Amino acid sequence: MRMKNLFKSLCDKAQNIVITTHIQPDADGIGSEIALCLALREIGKNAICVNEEPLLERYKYLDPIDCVISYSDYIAQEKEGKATVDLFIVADTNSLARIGAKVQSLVPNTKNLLFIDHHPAPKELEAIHCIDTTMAATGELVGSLIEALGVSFTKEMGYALYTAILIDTSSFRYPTVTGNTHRLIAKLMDTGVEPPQAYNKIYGTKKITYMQLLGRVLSSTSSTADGRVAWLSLTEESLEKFDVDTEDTHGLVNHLLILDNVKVACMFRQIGSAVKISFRSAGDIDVGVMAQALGGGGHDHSAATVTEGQIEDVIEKTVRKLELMLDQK
Ligand SMILES: [Mn+2]
Repeated sequence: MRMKNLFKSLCDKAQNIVITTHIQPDADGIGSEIALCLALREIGKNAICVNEEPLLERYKYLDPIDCVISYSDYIAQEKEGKATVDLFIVADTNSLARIGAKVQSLVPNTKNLLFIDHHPAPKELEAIHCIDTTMAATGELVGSLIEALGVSFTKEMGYALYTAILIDTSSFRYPTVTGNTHRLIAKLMDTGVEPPQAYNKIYGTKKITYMQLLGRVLSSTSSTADGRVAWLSLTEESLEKFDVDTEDTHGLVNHLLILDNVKVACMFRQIGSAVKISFRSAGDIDVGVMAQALGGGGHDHSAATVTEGQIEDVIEKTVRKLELMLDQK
């Protein structure tokens, strides 16, 4: 209730509203900002989404009326770039550093700043923003905030929010998915959202080379003897060989979650002299805490960290630590 009131009163007072999301945005960030923008326009606000970079081609279908523009286009449009922004909304992150250096420069000309997010945040931020870590996606939170404005969902908002939630829950499989999530999904479907369409537009655009990479990566699957920890690894060389975007690799680790007995799934990727480790939980294990213990962070069910070293070494050390942590559960 507090968040709905806060959101509503900030929107009531504002006319010029800029919305953004994190850099390298995913469908949750993009879907959330677009739905918010459409809803705010419905109630007569001058709302626009300004991202650090233009939307990637593959996401453009989520933005049929071009709500999202790049920072450069925004500045060109605003001439001096000095227009006062009454309300600056950041969706799907609670860190200004994550919205990009260019977009960050808009913040000083802003009367009010509001984070709408579902990632863990410092207590002092949680108290004065719309941050709810129990939400399956920022899109779910945005759905409830749009309802608080008294705006009815349109089909465009429907696709944006449905896709946000679909992506962030890896197709409704995470423990963050609740009855409320599905009650919102039902309302979005009532606007005309068709699940096969929504699914195929976001997932069904892969190239043959993606399948070849997938084959290579999945055949690298290993696990501890008891199967509790399973992992796969990805090299820069195979990314180049199969010409696959890094973005397309984010979901690869999810394939491990269907292994029998698996508690924690990991993906290791060498990036220069460092290794990025992504963690997924198959259920009740909090991988956010584990990632934190290894210098990173994230959600209970999905988290990551980066560590210096060579991939074989990092795999060995990390798996050993994960086993220790699992033993203490
Ligand atoms: Mn998200």
